[in-house]
Amino acid sequence: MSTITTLPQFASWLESARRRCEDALARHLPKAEDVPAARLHDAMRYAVLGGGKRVRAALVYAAGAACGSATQPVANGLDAAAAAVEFIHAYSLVHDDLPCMDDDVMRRGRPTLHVQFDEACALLAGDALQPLAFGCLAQMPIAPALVAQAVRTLAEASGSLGMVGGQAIDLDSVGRRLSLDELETMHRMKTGALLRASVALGAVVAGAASPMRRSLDTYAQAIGLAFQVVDDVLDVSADSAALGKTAGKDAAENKPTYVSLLGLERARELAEALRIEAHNALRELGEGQRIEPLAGLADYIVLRDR
Ligand code: GRG
Repeated sequence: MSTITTLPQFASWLESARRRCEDALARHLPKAEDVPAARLHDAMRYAVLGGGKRVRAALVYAAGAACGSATQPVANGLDAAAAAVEFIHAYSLVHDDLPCMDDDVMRRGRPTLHVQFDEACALLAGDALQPLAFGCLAQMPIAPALVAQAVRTLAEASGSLGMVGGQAIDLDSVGRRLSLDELETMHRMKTGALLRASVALGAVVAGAASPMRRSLDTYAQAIGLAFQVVDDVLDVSADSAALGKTAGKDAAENKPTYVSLLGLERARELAEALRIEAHNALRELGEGQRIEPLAGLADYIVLRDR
């Protein structure tokens, strides 16, 4: 494994980014008792609060920090964008857990939303989180052209050419052999697109110029793919530790994974190569940019154990 550049301060930076995100989420969500749809609001809060690593929100804040602007409107905009990506992410997990998709009963250490409430309520809570996300972006106190760009960025990343499209390809791939290229396309859409959009949103809100956005996008694409490669590796490791088996949940369900296509060792090497690619992209940002949080997140995504 090559050098890890994470600074000791990264852990405390991540902790404060998470706290800031939790505050923003709680502020932007409807209150649990808000009538006339109190049960729906309760379900939305259950879906979003009380767990989650908040990687996507942290990427928004880290990209914003790397782009340098620290005014109050930018800080408020970053909070809104961080909440927006976490709302989209939470909705995707709620829908992914439904019986018609992955049919999972546990998420973030608790019963999934459809188990805790009911299936129709989970479907509607996921539905309601999507407009809530775009409403957050629309309220950002920054230049209207940047708001429009942010809305477009999140819409593209979460739609049929991004996350939802990736999910559709994933569902179609069960029991089929995918090539490595097909697997990569699916994951760049399903998981990578929202992680990539998180970085782009931080840059848009902070008003970054095009060359900086391009380097950040190279970084974001590398960590977006690395996230899924590592997820596949962790899936196998978790299952082997718990059950003494070598196949993870996806493999057991006959879904193609990086581990099933490449083997564990080559999947780990791929994740490491992507981590280095992400660090190299950050070097292109030049002197004087605050890149440590983004560098730390690249390390965190690849070296995490959950
Ligand atoms: C149902 C429209 C729709 C989309 C679902 C992203 C996705 C698309 C489904 C998630 C399925 C899944 C568990 C994929 C593995 C990678 C992944 C996105 C894991 C969950 O993200 P984390 O680890 O979750 O960031 P936390 O709980 O930390 O927020």
